[in-house]
Amino acid sequence: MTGLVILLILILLAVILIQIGKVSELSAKIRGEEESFYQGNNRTALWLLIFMPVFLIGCVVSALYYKDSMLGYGPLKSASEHGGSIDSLFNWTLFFTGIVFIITHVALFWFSYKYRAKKGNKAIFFVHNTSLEIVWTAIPALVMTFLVVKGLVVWNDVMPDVGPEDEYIEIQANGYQFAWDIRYPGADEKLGTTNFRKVDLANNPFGQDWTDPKNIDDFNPDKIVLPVGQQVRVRITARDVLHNFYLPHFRVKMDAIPGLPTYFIFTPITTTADYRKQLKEYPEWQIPADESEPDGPQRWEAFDFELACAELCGEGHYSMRRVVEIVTQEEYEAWKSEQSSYYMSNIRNTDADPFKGKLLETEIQNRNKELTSAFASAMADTLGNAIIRMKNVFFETGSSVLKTDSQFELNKVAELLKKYNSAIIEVGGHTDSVGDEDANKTLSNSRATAVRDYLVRKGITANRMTAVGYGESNPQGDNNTPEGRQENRRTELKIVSK
Ligand SMILES: [Cu+2]
Repeated sequence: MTGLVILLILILLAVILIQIGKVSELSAKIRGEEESFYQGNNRTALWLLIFMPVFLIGCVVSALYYKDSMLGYGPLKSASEHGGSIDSLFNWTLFFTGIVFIITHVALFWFSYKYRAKKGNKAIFFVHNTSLEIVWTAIPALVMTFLVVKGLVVWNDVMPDVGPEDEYIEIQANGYQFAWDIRYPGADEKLGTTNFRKVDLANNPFGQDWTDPKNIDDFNPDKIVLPVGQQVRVRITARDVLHNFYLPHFRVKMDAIPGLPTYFIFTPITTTADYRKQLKEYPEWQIPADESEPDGPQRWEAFDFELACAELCGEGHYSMRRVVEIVTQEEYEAWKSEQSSYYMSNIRNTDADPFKGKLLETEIQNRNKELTSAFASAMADTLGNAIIRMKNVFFETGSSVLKTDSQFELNKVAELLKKYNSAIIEVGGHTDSVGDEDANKTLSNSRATAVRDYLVRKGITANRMTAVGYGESNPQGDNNTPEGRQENRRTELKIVSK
């Protein structure tokens, strides 16, 4: 309805203007052409003079009206350490260009009024004016020098790479049509090496080199989480076309170029929670985030920092959004400990795994911890007869020859048996039900004996250990399935007496 009324008003205004035009045309004919030319000129000059303040005031008022929606103003203060200096650079540029903007527009409209065509007036003609040349060359040169020097100072302050002594978290953002892959270093705090030749869109989006141990704990989360107050180096890469890594709230922006890694270093200074509190102070943030859900969260509550692509990289460009969360150091540690490594969940023991069938250093260490606590609780167990199942004791197929990888687990067992030096144990061998029962019993017995002999060689007194072959008599899993049979082929330690 309002739209219709406005449309009608506009049509009526147009009709009125056309009519005024017709009237002045007719009156011009009556008064003669020349006089009407000067009269028309006067009118236009006057309108230009009136337009000037309306236009300039309009510019200032709209800038003030939208101020709080602009980065650097109102609640949208920079959330990074360096952001303030970039904002200040923008403000200085705005200050000078603002002065020039006002002066040129006042001059433009005032001059077109003052020097409008008048009867008998003639333009002055001069060839050259040195003072004028100096003024309009020197002033812009000075201002430009100031802005460029200030810009360079800020650039040199923001852009240097980290030094060898610096403490920082390095993450990688890899842009592609149309999303970002994010990679974090694991507990080693180091990103593993990559090679574009190894990129496999489904199984290795970063082209990580799995022979590099630094890659083993790297993880690829679906959002960026960072601790407040910690320096972050983002390694920025692209897989297909040009993208741009843009974190508007942190004043971070850098091209992501295929084949040419770039970086940006910044330190977040405000947590997401604190930034939301900042926004909450402003009425335009106190409305429901979703209009159709008036009781739902308000805009400030639903706010998240975000990563966008600031390069028009294709038709799905708009969808390259990732949430960025700034949290406290403790929250960050907690989040990080919940993430699982890409290698462990997607590559480990597949054909792509160069360590397939071999134990990794981290696995050995984790297993050592497990064994330590299993022994501790077995020794504290008042019921006795606690059973500890050997996880990493392997034999050659159909034989009782220990595979070399078994040494890690057995060495740890030897160490623990020396610690609990009164414990008497039974080494039990078990098989699945495939093959002859007697043969299985013999095999399990010789395997248990092989384990006992190994431990004796490691310095455990032989009379603290008995070796028993149970064959297939004590299954734990279903012998009809491969997983069940796998579970049944095992070596166990039983603490017979403490
Ligand atoms: Cu993009």
